[in-house]
Amino acid sequence: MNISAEIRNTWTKEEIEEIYHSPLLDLIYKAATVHREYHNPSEVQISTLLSIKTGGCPEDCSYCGQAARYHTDIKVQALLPTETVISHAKKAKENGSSRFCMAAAWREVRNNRDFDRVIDMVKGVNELGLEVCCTLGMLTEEQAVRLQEAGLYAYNHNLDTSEQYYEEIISTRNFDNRINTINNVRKAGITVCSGGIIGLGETHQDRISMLLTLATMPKHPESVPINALARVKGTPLENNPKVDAWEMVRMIATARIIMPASVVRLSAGRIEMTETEQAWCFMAGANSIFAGERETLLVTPNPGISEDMQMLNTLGLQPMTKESKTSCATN
Ligand code: SAM
Ligand code: DTB
Ligand code: SF4
Repeated sequence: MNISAEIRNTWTKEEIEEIYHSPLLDLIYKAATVHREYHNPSEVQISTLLSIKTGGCPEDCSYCGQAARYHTDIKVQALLPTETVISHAKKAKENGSSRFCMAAAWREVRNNRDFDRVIDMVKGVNELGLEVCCTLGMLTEEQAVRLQEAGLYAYNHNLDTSEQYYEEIISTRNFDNRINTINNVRKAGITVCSGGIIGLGETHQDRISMLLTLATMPKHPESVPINALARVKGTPLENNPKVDAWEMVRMIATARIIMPASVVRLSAGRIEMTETEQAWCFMAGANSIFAGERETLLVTPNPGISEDMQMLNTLGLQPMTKESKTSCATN
C-alpha cells in the first residue's frame, strides 16, 4: 500500500478501495502513522451534543427515531428555551468540552421565529468561548451567512451513505440536496462537519463511495463523524445486525488516511462498544467523540461523561482544547 500523507482531493475509487481492503493491522498501523503526522495523538476532542428540538420530523430517514412517521418511543419536544440551552453549554464547558453541537429534528431551516432563537443560542454559546456547531437540516446560503455572522464555527450535515444507496434509505430528499447545503456552508465560511453511518445495509462499495465523495470535495470537511447505526425500535432498520467494531475501525482508519488533517469523530454506536474496541478506534485515528450530559446521544443512549473521562484517563488521552487544536492541526 502506498501511503502519502499529503492532503489531496484527487483520490480515486481504486486507491481508496486498496486502503479500505488492506489487512486490518496494516491499515491501523498506517492510519496511526498518518494520525501522528497531523495531530497530537494524546488529545481527543469532546463535543457535547444537545437535541434542541426533538422528534416530529417530516423526513423519512429510515434509521432515525425522530421521523414523525415511525412509531418510536421518542417524545416530541419543541425548541428548548435559549436559557436552558446556554446552561447546558456552560455545564459542557465545565466538563471538558471544547465544542457544543445543537441538533434539531428539522428537514430544513425556515426563516421564522425559531431560527431567530437559534441565532441567539449560537451567539450565547459562542460568548462562552466554546466552538459552536449546529445541525439543523438543509440551509440556504443566506441562512448559512446569518449563522456565520452569529458566530457559528461548524455545521454538521452528513452524507449518511453513498449516492447510489441514498434512495434506499431516504426518499424525501436526495444526495444533491445534501451536497448543496454543504456547499452553502462552505461559501459562508463555516467549517464543515460531514460523515456518515455504517450498518444501514450498505455494501463495502457504498462505504468506499461515500468516503470518496468526502475526500474529493474541493476542501475536506474539517470534521468527519463516523456513526454506527443506533438501532431504534419502530424504525425500518430496527432489526439490522449490530455493526462489528472492526468495521468501525476500518472505516475510521480509511477516513484518517485519506483526510489526514480532519478530525475524525467516533460518533453514534459508542454505547455498544467496549472500552477496548473504542481504544482501537482511537489507535486508528479517531480523535473526537460526542458526549452528552444526560447520558444520551441525541435520543439514544451514550456513555456518561464520567465513564468517558475515566476511559480517556485509562488510555492516557486528554480532552483537546480550542487552543491546543489550532496549534496542532491545520484546521
Ligand atoms: N435533522 C438534521 C439532519 O438530518 O441533517 C440534523 C439532525 S440528524 C439527527 C444528524 C445526523 O445524525 C444524521 O444525518 C445521521 O447521520 C445521524 N443519525 C441520526 N439517527 C441516527 C441513528 N439512529 N444512528 C446513527 N446515526 C444517526
Ligand atoms: C452525527 O454524525 N451524529 C450525531 C450528529 N451528527 C448530530 C447524531 C447521532 C444520533 C444517534 C441516534 C440518536 O440518538 O438520535
Ligand atoms: Fe429528520 Fe434528521 Fe432524523 Fe432525517 S435524520 S428524520 S432529517 S431528524
